[in-house]
Amino acid sequence: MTTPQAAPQPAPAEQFEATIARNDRIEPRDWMPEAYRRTLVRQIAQHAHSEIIGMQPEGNWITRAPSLRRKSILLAKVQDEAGHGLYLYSACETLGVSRAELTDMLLTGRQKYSSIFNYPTLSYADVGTIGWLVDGAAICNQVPLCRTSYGPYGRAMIRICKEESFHQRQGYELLMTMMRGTAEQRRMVQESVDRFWWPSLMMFGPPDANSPNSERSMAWGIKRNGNDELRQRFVDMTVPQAEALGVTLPDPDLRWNEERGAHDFGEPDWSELSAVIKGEGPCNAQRLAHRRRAHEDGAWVREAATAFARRQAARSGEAGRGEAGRGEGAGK
Ligand code: FAQ
Repeated sequence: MTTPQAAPQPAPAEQFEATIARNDRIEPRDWMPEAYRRTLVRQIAQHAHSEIIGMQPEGNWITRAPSLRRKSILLAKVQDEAGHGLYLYSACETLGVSRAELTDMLLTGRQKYSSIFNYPTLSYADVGTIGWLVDGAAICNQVPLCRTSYGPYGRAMIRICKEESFHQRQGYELLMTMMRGTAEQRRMVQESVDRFWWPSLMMFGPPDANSPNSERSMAWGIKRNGNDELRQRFVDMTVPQAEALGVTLPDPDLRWNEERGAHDFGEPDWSELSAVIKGEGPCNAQRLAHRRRAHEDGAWVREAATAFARRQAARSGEAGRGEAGRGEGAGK
């Protein structure tokens, strides 16, 4: 009689490549190339930091919201962004990096956050514009990330995208209300859209030709689309919405191209994007200083939570020993 032989297991690297080729998920327990892990940590951390730093521009208006209704909507939205940051930090921690290390890398400038949050919010219309354009761009970029190859990141994105699309609608609703208001309110909306249009296009990153990470990230299924494709998708989605709102997008080259079945549009100022990424945007220093202050102010909460967790662990250890002791005694 022959004993059944177990099928030979493929080597971990082959298994990894096969999972990627099947468009399946890589999970934290799976073997992965170190460069894949590092790319994920970079992108997910940058994304998490963006959600947390992204609370500041809109948070700036919570105390000055024009009504109780607008204040509660804005509070809930900013709180949602904190939640997104937490899901993403948790996803990142599954890659073997701690929350404390990630925060340290943000505060010491070793990790980035999205360029868009380095622009100021100068009027209440900016709250609507951020919802409409910034959350709108975030959705275009993030819906494909629900199918990213790393399981914990993709699952976090599914939940985040549902909330971001709600945010986009609330921003649009706010702007629509203002557009139906006074001439001064309409002027505020147009002025806000003029400031946020180009920075929103820059959120998708540099053009593919100057994007050092895209090719590798797409081969690994971390990114599912190139930066330019998603930027185009955003423009095509936004133009009819702008028309319905009655605002003009500040780009003289923006027009429908029948042949391509898409809009042609002007070139964003890429030197501005690289300056903002380098830390030279209008609010970079302010945003990081605020985040640093909030981190320092929260030190006592972290200390108290750590002390509480230590005491709970010690208590359950004592209880465990007690039970074990009783068990031994009972046996005698
Ligand atoms: N800002 O080679 P690529 C939100 C960096 S949504 C800053 O093309 P990659 C929701 C890039 O990191 C915003 N840096 O890079 C919200 C790379 O740096 P490195 C967050 C940028 O990664 C709404 C270098 O330039 N969303 O927060 C930017 O393949 C309202 C070369 O670029 C995400 O993070 C930029 N705009 O593609 C919250 C989405 N663009 O480290 C509150 C996930 C590029 O190599 C209120 N991330 N860089 O020196 C992604 O999809 C990608 O990381 C891209 C960049 C598309 C952003």
